[in-house]
Amino acid sequence: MVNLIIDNVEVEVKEGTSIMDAAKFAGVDIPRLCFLKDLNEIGACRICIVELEGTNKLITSCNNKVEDGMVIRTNSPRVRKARRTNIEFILANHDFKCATCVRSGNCSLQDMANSMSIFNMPFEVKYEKKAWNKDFPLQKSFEKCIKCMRCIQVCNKVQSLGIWDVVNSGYRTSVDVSWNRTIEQADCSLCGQCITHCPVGALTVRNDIDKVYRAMEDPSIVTVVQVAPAVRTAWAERLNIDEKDASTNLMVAALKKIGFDYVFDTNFSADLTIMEEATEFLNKFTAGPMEFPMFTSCCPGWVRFIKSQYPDLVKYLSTAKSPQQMFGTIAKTYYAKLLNINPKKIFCVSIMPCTAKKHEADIPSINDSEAPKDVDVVITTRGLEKMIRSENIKFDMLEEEAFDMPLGIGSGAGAIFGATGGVMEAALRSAYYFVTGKDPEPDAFKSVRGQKGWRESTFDIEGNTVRVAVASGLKNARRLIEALLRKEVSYDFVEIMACPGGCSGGGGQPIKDGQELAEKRAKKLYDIDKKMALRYSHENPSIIKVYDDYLGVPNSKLAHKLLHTDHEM
Ligand code: HC1
Ligand code: SF4
Repeated sequence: MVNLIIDNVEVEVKEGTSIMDAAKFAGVDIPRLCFLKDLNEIGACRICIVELEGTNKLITSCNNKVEDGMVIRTNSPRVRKARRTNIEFILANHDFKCATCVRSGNCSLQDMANSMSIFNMPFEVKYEKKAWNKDFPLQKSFEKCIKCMRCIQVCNKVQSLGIWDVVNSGYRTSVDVSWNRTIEQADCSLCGQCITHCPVGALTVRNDIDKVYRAMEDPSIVTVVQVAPAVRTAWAERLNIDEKDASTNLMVAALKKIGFDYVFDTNFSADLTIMEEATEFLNKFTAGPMEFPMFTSCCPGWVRFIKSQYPDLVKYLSTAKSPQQMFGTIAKTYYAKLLNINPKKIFCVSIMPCTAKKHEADIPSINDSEAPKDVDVVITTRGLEKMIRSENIKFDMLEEEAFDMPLGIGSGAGAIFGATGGVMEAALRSAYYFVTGKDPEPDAFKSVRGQKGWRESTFDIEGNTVRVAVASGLKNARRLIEALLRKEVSYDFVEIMACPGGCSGGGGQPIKDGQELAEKRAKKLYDIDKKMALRYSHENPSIIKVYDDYLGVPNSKLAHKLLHTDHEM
């Protein structure tokens, strides 16, 4: 153990502890901008500096370890002055147009400058300007980048893609797409993890909110919105609503208030995906030993990844479209018929915890209705938060409302899609029923739950052993694929989600700087599932009806035409 004094408090901590971590034992949260636990501990921003008494030194606390007898001051006049100067230097290269910044009110730099009472800039402000494709789902503002390097680290260490790098040197140092590529040329999966780990507004997602308002203003258009499973776990995180009041039905009421004609649940189409995907899996599984596992296909970040990194393996993806896209197609075919309107008059909006869904909705081959696009616009959970804010809703006066029918019924199996392992669990619940004619215990497959990046399990379905694996985070996906290719492991069915923890930790979810919230949000989905009477996709009455009245049986000719894809562009 190591003994030291931090701000006059004696602390005893393990050898190898950083000064920043040791300070927590003295009740001090040292300010930081670039630091991310285990990911970015490089002292780049020099905001976490502390004074080491008796040495005349200011040192960074995130990457310096404690030593016996150290006397540290975390907020001495020297520290305060140097910290302030360091913030001013960062601001001198930053376009601080806070009023028009997407991260205004949720920006670590803004918070810090404000808390240090920096209201005038002593330096001339000069920032980098560089063009960026405004139509691309991932947006970068060079003029706001503070070179904290977090995006580089998360894309490298968590997603194994290395899209960002430091370019140039000295005062011209910049963070840009690596290897001199444009973002369109790079193999970005569009997972959005660099966005959720950016402390400022340098990395953002394309804003499509105005397209939604334009559709709402057109009286000839029927606006239909679907809400993804993981959105309900996080939609109110940054709104002033008590967590226990932030129910799914309150969110539905907010969407109605915003002006959507019909509010539906992606959990419905997650159930539809299960009907198609579990049937597809069983057809492959029962046809003989599987050369390679079938991969889930609902995560567009993962689909982009496999297309760019392992194109020869694309043929092992399930052909089932994602719940988002199945919903869009059903809304503009089956539901348009129910409403007796031209599908081109339906405007379909998705609220997703995801940034890659914006790209998915634009893939030409995934659109199968008679309208130009099955899903017209994708808004992230953060976008929904902005729409709610602009509506100035008084939540204490808002009554909860249920989803509309019939596309508003989803099972617990559909809900857990938003947590890593949930798609696998939901698919196995129905696959078991399809084989045996009996429902399994709803939690029979819960061994695939958890946050560990790569998990595996085997299950017995009427004497047949099904070998499954689940991975989240693209570096874990790469490890799993490499092990499959080396034949070190073999599975029948594999679920992959690009974002760590699955959609709960998605790149479109609210940002609480430095906090990873996927696990907490996933727990909410498991609670929803547990409390539901309807826990199997195949028992969803709206699903049964859509097959009876329209699609026939899972994997029918019509189901194939509307609900499956060849994964072509
Ligand atoms: Fe997801 Fe999915 S679970 S991909 O994470 O299969 O985005 O929530 O909507 O489509 O249902 C995301 C979440 C989401 C789809 C479903
Ligand atoms: Fe890397 Fe994901 Fe960001 Fe693309 S979106 S640059 S893959 S972290």
